[in-house]
Amino acid sequence: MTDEHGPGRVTAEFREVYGTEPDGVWAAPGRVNLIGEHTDYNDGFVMPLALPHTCLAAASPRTDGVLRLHSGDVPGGAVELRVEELSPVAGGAGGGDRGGWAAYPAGVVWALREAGLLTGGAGGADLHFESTVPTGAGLSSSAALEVVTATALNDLYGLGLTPPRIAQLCQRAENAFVGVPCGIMDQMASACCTEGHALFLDARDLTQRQVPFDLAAEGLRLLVVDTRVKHELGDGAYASRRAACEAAARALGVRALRDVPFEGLDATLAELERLGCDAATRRRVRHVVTEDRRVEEVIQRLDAGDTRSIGPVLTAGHASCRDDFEISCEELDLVVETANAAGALGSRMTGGGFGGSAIVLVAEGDADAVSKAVTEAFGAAGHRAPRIFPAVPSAGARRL
Ligand code: GAF
Repeated sequence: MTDEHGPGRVTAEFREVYGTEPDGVWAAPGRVNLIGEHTDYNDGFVMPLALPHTCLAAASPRTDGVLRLHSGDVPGGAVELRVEELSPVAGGAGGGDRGGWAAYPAGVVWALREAGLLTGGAGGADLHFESTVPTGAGLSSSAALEVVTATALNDLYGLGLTPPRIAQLCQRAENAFVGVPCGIMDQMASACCTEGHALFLDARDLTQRQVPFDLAAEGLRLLVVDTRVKHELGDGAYASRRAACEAAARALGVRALRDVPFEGLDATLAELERLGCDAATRRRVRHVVTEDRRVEEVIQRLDAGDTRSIGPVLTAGHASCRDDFEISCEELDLVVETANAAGALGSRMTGGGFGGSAIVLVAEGDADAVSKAVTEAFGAAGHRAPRIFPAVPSAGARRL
């Protein structure tokens, strides 16, 4: 973000680790999602914006098929792998360590190879990473790591991939190589967002629109509140939410829940009950269908130039995540309740849930009071102090 943590430093570190100059330095950002949670894998709508926090990669190609990966954020030397030997079964990242950080960039190289984009002994590279995207905060530090890898390799090898194609390959790396059943939102946000905009994305066909999101011009601020908790439950619960949505779509005979019309929602829920779907699954369906509608509502309000009025829609989105999708937690609920009571225009959890971050829309003049109220409420409840910072809509992946 700054010179201290920027291209100069990452280049110097590359030199120290590998003993040569890198060919270049690339950046890919983390994100917050304004609205549209758990809708992406239901072929629905999302609306993320990129943060100024980025994962940087200094990189050079190699001709011997060796991939070396080093991170300034993780202790230890470079992980060395052979591109032709990368396989999801072995995990690829240092002898089956599928949970390790190197699985993300290694998975991207694997996905490029599987797509037939790396041939012969090509595809080797030296990469050094440094990131300012908080990890474990639901701000897509993994997607930033994947997308910066793919963007660097795209340039180094002259692959000619578009940003959406890069996002798809990164999602494949995460699904099939790392083993996380995520949707496409985070990778699309990191690859495609632009400064001063939120990205309205149709996750079915990846049609996108850059929606101007100039908070300062309207005297507003969007705060990110990182609760600094991540509940264990999260990983399995994401997969089970996804499975419930897919089962409901199958029961209804539609391709995805995106195809369930908002207007006929009550009838659809009654039909699901008749088909034997349990009450929890019916609530999941209600969340997805109403959340898609909330994305459309937010778009309409932003198009009408009325950013303030999206506040209650954000808060309604939180209630739906909490009550129908059941992915919130005590800390996230506390942020929303406290911020709204202290004068915020609206707030909600953002990202996968079970911890991580919330966003708070607030008039500039109220930002300090709201931040203070949230911090005090965390103290009173015995929670660690949250990290609070403004979300400034920033650029997507790029060469620096
Ligand atoms: C995580 C996933 F990676 C995304 O694809 C998305 O489903 C999100 O949770 C919930 O909206 O960030």
